[in-house]
Amino acid sequence: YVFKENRFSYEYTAKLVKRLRRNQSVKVLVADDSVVSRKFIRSLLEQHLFQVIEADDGISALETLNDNPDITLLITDYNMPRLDGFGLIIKVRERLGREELAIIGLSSDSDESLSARFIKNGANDFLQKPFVHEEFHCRVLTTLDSLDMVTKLWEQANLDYLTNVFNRRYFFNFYQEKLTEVAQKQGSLSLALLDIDFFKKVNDTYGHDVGDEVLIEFASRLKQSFSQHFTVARIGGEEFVVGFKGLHIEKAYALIDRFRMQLEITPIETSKGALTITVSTGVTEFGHDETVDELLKRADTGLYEAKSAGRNLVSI
Ligand code: GH3
Ligand code: MG
Ligand code: MG
Ligand code: MG
Repeated sequence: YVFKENRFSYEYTAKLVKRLRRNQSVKVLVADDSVVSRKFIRSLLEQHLFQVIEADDGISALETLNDNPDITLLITDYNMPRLDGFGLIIKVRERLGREELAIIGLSSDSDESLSARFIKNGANDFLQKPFVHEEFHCRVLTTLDSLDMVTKLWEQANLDYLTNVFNRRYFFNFYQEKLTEVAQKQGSLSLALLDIDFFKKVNDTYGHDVGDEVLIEFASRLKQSFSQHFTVARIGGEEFVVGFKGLHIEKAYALIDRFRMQLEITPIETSKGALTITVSTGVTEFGHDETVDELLKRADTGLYEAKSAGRNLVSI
Protein backbone atom coordinates (compact mmCIF):
# COMPACT_ATOMS: atom_id res chain seq x y z
CA TYR A 1 0.00 0.00 0.00
CA VAL A 2 1.31 3.43 -0.92
CA PHE A 3 0.25 6.24 1.38
CA LYS A 4 -1.06 9.18 -0.54
CA GLU A 5 0.56 11.61 1.78
CA ASN A 6 4.19 10.71 1.60
CA ARG A 7 6.32 11.88 4.47
CA PHE A 8 8.71 13.53 2.11
CA SER A 9 6.15 15.00 -0.23
CA TYR A 10 5.80 18.72 -0.67
CA GLU A 11 2.24 18.61 0.70
CA TYR A 12 3.33 16.91 3.87
CA THR A 13 6.13 19.40 4.47
CA ALA A 14 3.85 22.31 3.67
CA LYS A 15 1.29 21.06 6.19
CA LEU A 16 3.97 20.64 8.82
CA VAL A 17 5.37 24.12 8.21
CA LYS A 18 1.88 25.59 8.38
CA ARG A 19 1.27 23.87 11.71
CA LEU A 20 4.56 24.98 13.17
CA ARG A 21 3.85 28.52 12.05
CA ARG A 22 0.43 28.31 13.69
CA ASN A 23 2.00 26.92 16.85
CA GLN A 24 4.37 29.88 17.14
CA SER A 25 1.39 32.13 17.73
CA VAL A 26 -0.23 29.77 20.25
CA LYS A 27 0.29 30.55 23.92
CA VAL A 28 -0.03 27.54 26.21
CA LEU A 29 -0.42 27.76 29.97
CA VAL A 30 0.91 24.75 31.88
CA ALA A 31 -0.50 24.49 35.42
CA ASP A 32 1.26 21.89 37.55
CA ASP A 33 2.69 21.98 41.07
CA SER A 34 5.58 19.72 40.12
CA VAL A 35 8.51 21.66 38.67
CA VAL A 36 9.83 18.54 36.97
CA SER A 37 6.53 17.82 35.30
CA ARG A 38 6.14 21.46 34.22
CA LYS A 39 9.63 21.61 32.71
CA PHE A 40 9.05 18.34 30.92
CA ILE A 41 5.79 19.50 29.34
CA ARG A 42 7.39 22.82 28.48
CA SER A 43 10.17 21.06 26.61
CA LEU A 44 7.69 18.92 24.67
CA LEU A 45 5.68 21.99 23.71
CA GLU A 46 8.73 24.00 22.78
CA GLN A 47 9.88 21.28 20.41
CA HIS A 48 6.78 22.20 18.45
CA LEU A 49 7.49 25.92 18.80
CA PHE A 50 4.61 26.74 21.16
CA GLN A 51 4.93 29.71 23.51
CA VAL A 52 4.76 28.37 27.06
CA ILE A 53 3.76 30.03 30.33
CA GLU A 54 3.85 28.19 33.66
CA ALA A 55 1.73 28.32 36.82
CA ASP A 56 2.38 26.30 39.96
CA ASP A 57 -1.20 25.96 41.19
CA GLY A 58 -4.81 26.67 40.27
CA ILE A 59 -4.97 30.15 41.75
CA SER A 60 -1.89 31.42 39.96
CA ALA A 61 -3.18 29.76 36.76
CA LEU A 62 -6.39 31.83 37.08
CA GLU A 63 -4.37 35.00 37.60
CA THR A 64 -2.17 34.21 34.61
CA LEU A 65 -5.25 33.59 32.42
CA ASN A 66 -6.65 36.92 33.53
CA ASP A 67 -3.46 38.75 32.61
CA ASN A 68 -3.03 36.93 29.27
CA PRO A 69 -6.31 36.86 27.36
CA ASP A 70 -4.41 35.52 24.33
CA ILE A 71 -3.72 32.11 25.90
CA THR A 72 -5.50 29.51 23.75
CA LEU A 73 -4.62 26.28 25.50
CA LEU A 74 -4.49 25.34 29.18
CA ILE A 75 -2.84 22.08 30.19
CA THR A 76 -3.61 21.39 33.81
CA ASP A 77 -2.64 18.83 36.41
CA TYR A 78 -5.28 17.46 38.80
CA ASN A 79 -3.63 17.46 42.25
CA MET A 80 -2.40 20.95 43.06
CA PRO A 81 -2.38 23.01 46.29
CA ARG A 82 -4.85 25.91 46.87
CA LEU A 83 -7.03 25.07 43.85
CA ASP A 84 -6.92 21.72 42.05
CA GLY A 85 -7.43 21.02 38.35
CA PHE A 86 -11.23 20.56 38.64
CA GLY A 87 -11.68 23.74 40.66
CA LEU A 88 -9.57 25.55 38.11
CA ILE A 89 -11.47 24.45 35.02
CA ILE A 90 -14.87 25.02 36.64
CA LYS A 91 -13.82 28.59 37.41
CA VAL A 92 -12.33 29.07 33.94
CA ARG A 93 -15.44 27.75 32.18
CA GLU A 94 -17.65 30.29 33.97
CA ARG A 95 -15.95 32.86 31.78
CA LEU A 96 -14.44 31.11 28.74
CA GLY A 97 -16.22 28.66 26.47
CA ARG A 98 -14.70 25.70 24.66
CA GLU A 99 -14.42 27.81 21.54
CA GLU A 100 -12.32 30.42 23.35
CA LEU A 101 -9.92 28.32 25.36
CA ALA A 102 -9.04 24.65 24.99
CA ILE A 103 -8.24 22.66 28.12
CA ILE A 104 -6.39 19.38 28.46
CA GLY A 105 -6.42 17.69 31.87
CA LEU A 106 -3.43 15.72 33.12
CA SER A 107 -2.93 13.39 36.04
CA SER A 108 -0.76 10.64 37.37
CA ASP A 109 -3.54 9.69 39.79
CA SER A 110 -4.69 6.11 39.21
CA ASP A 111 -8.37 7.00 39.74
CA GLU A 112 -10.05 5.76 36.56
CA SER A 113 -12.96 8.18 36.78
CA LEU A 114 -10.66 11.22 36.47
CA SER A 115 -10.73 11.38 32.71
CA ALA A 116 -14.54 11.44 32.49
CA ARG A 117 -14.79 13.95 35.33
CA PHE A 118 -12.27 16.27 33.70
CA ILE A 119 -14.22 16.24 30.47
CA LYS A 120 -17.60 16.69 32.20
CA ASN A 121 -16.23 19.71 34.03
CA GLY A 122 -15.21 21.38 30.80
CA ALA A 123 -11.90 19.93 29.60
CA ASN A 124 -11.61 19.18 25.90
CA ASP A 125 -9.38 16.19 26.49
CA PHE A 126 -7.43 14.27 29.13
CA LEU A 127 -4.03 12.59 29.34
CA GLN A 128 -2.89 10.02 31.86
CA LYS A 129 0.66 10.46 33.14
CA PRO A 130 3.08 8.99 32.21
CA PHE A 131 2.27 9.32 28.53
CA VAL A 132 4.03 8.57 25.31
CA HIS A 133 5.38 11.78 23.70
CA GLU A 134 3.62 11.02 20.48
CA GLU A 135 0.26 10.78 22.21
CA PHE A 136 0.83 14.10 23.95
CA HIS A 137 1.54 15.83 20.65
CA CYS A 138 -1.40 14.17 18.91
CA ARG A 139 -3.82 15.30 21.59
CA VAL A 140 -2.48 18.86 21.67
CA LEU A 141 -2.62 19.19 17.90
CA THR A 142 -6.08 17.64 17.58
CA THR A 143 -7.42 19.89 20.30
CA LEU A 144 -5.98 22.99 18.62
CA ASP A 145 -7.21 21.88 15.19
CA SER A 146 -10.76 21.61 16.47
CA LEU A 147 -10.43 25.02 18.13
CA ASP A 148 -9.32 26.43 14.76
CA MET A 149 -12.28 24.77 13.09
CA VAL A 150 -14.77 26.21 15.58
CA THR A 151 -13.21 29.65 15.12
CA LYS A 152 -13.51 29.34 11.34
CA LEU A 153 -17.14 28.26 11.63
CA TRP A 154 -17.87 31.13 13.96
CA GLU A 155 -16.27 33.59 11.55
CA GLN A 156 -18.17 32.20 8.60
CA ALA A 157 -21.41 32.56 10.51
CA ASN A 158 -20.79 36.03 11.89
CA LEU A 159 -18.54 37.95 9.52
CA ASP A 160 -19.59 39.47 6.23
CA TYR A 161 -18.01 37.56 3.38
CA LEU A 162 -17.29 40.61 1.21
CA THR A 163 -16.11 43.20 3.71
CA ASN A 164 -15.02 41.14 6.72
CA VAL A 165 -16.91 43.30 9.22
CA PHE A 166 -19.64 41.70 11.38
CA ASN A 167 -22.70 40.65 9.43
CA ARG A 168 -26.41 41.20 9.93
CA ARG A 169 -26.81 37.89 11.74
CA TYR A 170 -24.16 38.80 14.31
CA PHE A 171 -25.61 42.23 14.86
CA PHE A 172 -29.17 41.05 15.44
CA ASN A 173 -28.14 38.05 17.55
CA PHE A 174 -25.59 39.68 19.78
CA TYR A 175 -26.36 43.33 19.99
CA GLN A 176 -29.44 42.74 22.09
CA GLU A 177 -27.15 41.35 24.80
CA LYS A 178 -25.12 44.54 24.72
CA LEU A 179 -28.28 46.61 25.11
CA THR A 180 -29.39 44.57 28.10
CA GLU A 181 -25.96 45.01 29.67
CA VAL A 182 -26.06 48.77 29.11
CA ALA A 183 -29.58 48.98 30.55
CA GLN A 184 -28.54 47.03 33.67
CA LYS A 185 -25.52 49.23 34.26
CA GLN A 186 -27.45 52.39 33.42
CA GLY A 187 -24.83 53.15 30.80
CA SER A 188 -25.15 54.95 27.51
CA LEU A 189 -25.13 53.72 23.95
CA SER A 190 -25.68 55.32 20.58
CA LEU A 191 -26.26 53.74 17.23
CA ALA A 192 -25.43 55.03 13.75
CA LEU A 193 -27.03 53.67 10.60
CA LEU A 194 -25.00 54.57 7.49
CA ASP A 195 -26.14 54.26 3.88
CA ILE A 196 -23.86 55.08 0.94
CA ASP A 197 -25.34 57.78 -1.33
CA PHE A 198 -26.35 56.91 -4.89
CA PHE A 199 -24.58 53.61 -4.67
CA LYS A 200 -26.71 52.15 -7.44
CA LYS A 201 -25.12 54.69 -9.77
CA VAL A 202 -21.66 53.28 -9.00
CA ASN A 203 -22.84 49.83 -10.03
CA ASP A 204 -24.67 51.14 -13.09
CA THR A 205 -21.77 53.30 -14.27
CA TYR A 206 -18.72 51.19 -13.44
CA GLY A 207 -20.08 47.70 -12.90
CA HIS A 208 -20.85 45.51 -9.93
CA ASP A 209 -17.19 44.61 -9.32
CA VAL A 210 -16.26 48.25 -8.83
CA GLY A 211 -19.30 48.53 -6.53
CA ASP A 212 -17.78 45.70 -4.51
CA GLU A 213 -14.41 47.45 -4.40
CA VAL A 214 -16.11 50.54 -3.02
CA LEU A 215 -17.94 48.50 -0.37
CA ILE A 216 -14.72 46.79 0.69
CA GLU A 217 -12.84 50.08 1.04
CA PHE A 218 -15.77 51.82 2.73
CA ALA A 219 -16.03 49.01 5.30
CA SER A 220 -12.30 49.04 5.82
CA ARG A 221 -12.37 52.75 6.60
CA LEU A 222 -15.25 52.23 9.02
CA LYS A 223 -13.28 49.48 10.68
CA GLN A 224 -10.15 51.59 10.78
CA SER A 225 -12.05 54.45 12.39
CA PHE A 226 -14.26 52.61 14.85
CA SER A 227 -13.78 48.88 15.34
CA GLN A 228 -11.11 49.15 18.00
CA HIS A 229 -13.67 50.43 20.50
CA PHE A 230 -17.04 49.94 18.82
CA THR A 231 -19.06 47.42 16.83
CA VAL A 232 -19.11 47.75 13.04
CA ALA A 233 -21.52 45.60 11.03
CA ARG A 234 -22.84 45.41 7.48
CA ILE A 235 -26.57 44.89 7.78
CA GLY A 236 -27.60 45.37 4.16
CA GLY A 237 -26.17 45.87 0.66
CA GLU A 238 -24.63 49.30 1.25
CA GLU A 239 -25.95 49.80 4.77
CA PHE A 240 -23.74 49.61 7.83
CA VAL A 241 -24.19 50.20 11.54
CA VAL A 242 -21.77 51.38 14.18
CA GLY A 243 -22.77 50.63 17.75
CA PHE A 244 -21.20 53.21 20.04
CA LYS A 245 -21.45 51.50 23.39
CA GLY A 246 -20.58 53.96 26.17
CA LEU A 247 -21.29 57.09 24.12
CA HIS A 248 -24.02 59.67 24.31
CA ILE A 249 -25.46 60.89 21.04
CA GLU A 250 -23.46 64.15 20.84
CA LYS A 251 -20.17 62.29 20.89
CA ALA A 252 -21.36 59.62 18.43
CA TYR A 253 -22.65 62.35 16.15
CA ALA A 254 -19.28 64.13 16.22
CA LEU A 255 -17.37 60.92 15.40
CA ILE A 256 -19.67 59.98 12.54
CA ASP A 257 -19.68 63.49 11.12
CA ARG A 258 -15.90 63.51 11.10
CA PHE A 259 -15.97 60.18 9.26
CA ARG A 260 -18.46 61.62 6.76
CA MET A 261 -16.22 64.63 6.02
CA GLN A 262 -13.11 62.47 5.73
CA LEU A 263 -14.88 60.16 3.28
CA GLU A 264 -16.03 63.06 1.12
CA ILE A 265 -12.51 64.46 0.75
CA THR A 266 -10.69 61.14 0.34
CA PRO A 267 -11.74 59.47 -2.94
CA ILE A 268 -11.81 55.68 -3.05
CA GLU A 269 -9.28 54.13 -5.42
CA THR A 270 -10.87 51.52 -7.69
CA SER A 271 -9.80 49.65 -10.81
CA LYS A 272 -11.81 52.22 -12.80
CA GLY A 273 -10.15 55.20 -11.12
CA ALA A 274 -10.71 57.22 -7.97
CA LEU A 275 -14.37 57.74 -7.00
CA THR A 276 -15.73 60.32 -4.61
CA ILE A 277 -18.25 58.62 -2.33
CA THR A 278 -20.53 60.19 0.23
CA VAL A 279 -22.65 58.70 2.98
CA SER A 280 -25.84 59.63 4.82
CA THR A 281 -26.34 58.63 8.44
CA GLY A 282 -28.99 58.52 11.10
CA VAL A 283 -27.76 58.55 14.69
CA THR A 284 -29.85 57.77 17.72
CA GLU A 285 -29.38 57.09 21.43
CA PHE A 286 -30.52 54.03 23.34
CA GLY A 287 -33.42 54.58 25.69
CA HIS A 288 -33.78 51.88 28.34
CA ASP A 289 -35.72 48.68 27.61
CA GLU A 290 -35.54 49.16 23.87
CA THR A 291 -34.91 46.35 21.42
CA VAL A 292 -32.37 46.42 18.61
CA ASP A 293 -35.25 46.72 16.17
CA GLU A 294 -36.71 49.77 17.87
CA LEU A 295 -33.33 51.44 18.05
CA LEU A 296 -32.63 50.72 14.42
CA LYS A 297 -36.02 52.00 13.35
CA ARG A 298 -35.30 55.36 14.94
CA ALA A 299 -31.86 55.50 13.35
CA ASP A 300 -33.56 54.74 10.04
CA THR A 301 -35.87 57.73 10.48
CA GLY A 302 -32.80 59.90 10.93
CA LEU A 303 -31.23 58.35 7.86
CA TYR A 304 -34.34 59.09 5.82
CA GLU A 305 -34.18 62.73 6.92
CA ALA A 306 -30.52 62.94 5.96
CA LYS A 307 -31.35 61.58 2.51
CA SER A 308 -34.31 63.94 2.04
CA ALA A 309 -32.28 66.92 3.15
CA GLY A 310 -29.84 66.35 0.31
CA ARG A 311 -27.55 63.44 1.42
CA ASN A 312 -23.93 63.57 2.67
CA LEU A 313 -25.37 64.50 6.07
CA VAL A 314 -25.72 63.12 9.58
CA SER A 315 -29.14 63.46 11.14
CA ILE A 316 -30.19 62.94 14.75
P1 GH3 B 1 -29.56 56.36 -1.88
O1 GH3 B 1 -28.65 57.55 -1.94
O2 GH3 B 1 -30.98 56.77 -1.78
O3 GH3 B 1 -29.18 55.42 -0.79
O4 GH3 B 1 -29.41 55.61 -3.28
P2 GH3 B 1 -28.74 54.21 -3.54
O5 GH3 B 1 -28.53 54.09 -5.00
O6 GH3 B 1 -27.53 54.07 -2.71
O7 GH3 B 1 -29.80 53.21 -2.95
P3 GH3 B 1 -30.49 51.93 -3.50
O8 GH3 B 1 -31.02 51.25 -2.26
O9 GH3 B 1 -31.44 52.24 -4.59
O10 GH3 B 1 -29.32 51.06 -4.09
C1 GH3 B 1 -28.52 50.23 -3.37
C2 GH3 B 1 -27.79 49.37 -4.37
O11 GH3 B 1 -26.79 48.58 -3.74
C3 GH3 B 1 -28.68 48.41 -5.09
C4 GH3 B 1 -27.93 47.10 -5.09
O12 GH3 B 1 -27.80 46.56 -6.37
C5 GH3 B 1 -26.58 47.48 -4.58
N1 GH3 B 1 -25.93 46.41 -3.82
C6 GH3 B 1 -26.40 45.73 -2.74
N2 GH3 B 1 -25.51 44.82 -2.32
C7 GH3 B 1 -24.42 44.91 -3.14
C8 GH3 B 1 -23.18 44.23 -3.21
O13 GH3 B 1 -22.84 43.35 -2.41
N3 GH3 B 1 -22.31 44.60 -4.20
C9 GH3 B 1 -22.62 45.59 -5.10
N4 GH3 B 1 -21.74 45.90 -6.04
N5 GH3 B 1 -23.82 46.22 -5.06
C10 GH3 B 1 -24.69 45.91 -4.10
MG1 MG C 1 0.11 17.73 41.13
MG1 MG D 1 -29.82 51.46 0.98
MG1 MG E 1 -27.75 54.04 -0.61
